[in-house]
Amino acid sequence: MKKDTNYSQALDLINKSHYILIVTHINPDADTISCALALSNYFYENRIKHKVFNKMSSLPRNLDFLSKFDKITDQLPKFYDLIIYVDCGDIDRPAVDLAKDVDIINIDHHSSNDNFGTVNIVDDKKASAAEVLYMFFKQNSLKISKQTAECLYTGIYDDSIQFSTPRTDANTFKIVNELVECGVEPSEIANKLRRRESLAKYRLLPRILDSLELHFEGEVATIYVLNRWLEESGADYRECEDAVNMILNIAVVNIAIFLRVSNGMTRVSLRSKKDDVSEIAKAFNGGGHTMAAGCSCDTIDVIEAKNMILEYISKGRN
Ligand SMILES: [Mn+2]
Repeated sequence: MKKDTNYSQALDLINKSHYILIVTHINPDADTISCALALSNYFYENRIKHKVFNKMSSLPRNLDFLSKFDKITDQLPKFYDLIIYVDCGDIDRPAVDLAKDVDIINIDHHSSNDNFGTVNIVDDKKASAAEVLYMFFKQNSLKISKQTAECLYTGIYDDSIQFSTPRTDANTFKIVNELVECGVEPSEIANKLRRRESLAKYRLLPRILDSLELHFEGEVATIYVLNRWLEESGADYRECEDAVNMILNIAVVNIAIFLRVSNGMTRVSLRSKKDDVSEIAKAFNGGGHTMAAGCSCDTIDVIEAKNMILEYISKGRN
């Protein structure tokens, strides 16, 4: 556990800064964006100059209801004297060159995080970075507005996969309870986050699920999406990301793998019910959490990439 002084040290850095750059990770998820916007809303309310940066990367459209979402930029400001990293397992996750001689606040929950900040608020027992960030607000007795609370709630709700990951605990629900008391309406967030899907997604899903294969007596399931299918359906990859969670729901499956070609590589998403998939991701220069990780294979052939990953898993089983 981090000493409480980290929270006050982080606040000191914020208070003495002139312009803060909040950075999110590449291929952003709800956790990184929600944390950045929770801080952004607090900073707006308190007239603290700042920018939220994401290297575009298409932003998840279903987060557009969060206050200040439209202010996220892919342009670095000319001057900043403090950087706040949110939900970044390592210093390179934002995938951008940043000023070297600037103080860093590092807010995260990845076990791979090596405390790269000047001040580190890192707790890998938390189900989301949003929970870690909540502690920063709480420990410093900062006022959490409805807007900020909605951001924090969204990060927690999504990163805990609707309160289903093993790190979801009593403290998660204590935090969620307090956020609801700040004005969050859980059903409204759930509807906005999960019930605004496109028809295109449902035209694409059958093709993705048709690629399903089971390996190692069904313990490992693979699916993939071809860019041609994306073009033909008009769907965005992000819209069908949750297909990997769908196939993990199959009773016998323990590890679910989803492959797609992007930027001259095959991106691999790994999900697990019990085994540590971050170990597999690390073998392919990726990373992540025990139950959710990702990496890339140096090929634009998804079948070849699939075989590379399966071969690696096969070695570990012998
Ligand atoms: Mn996270």
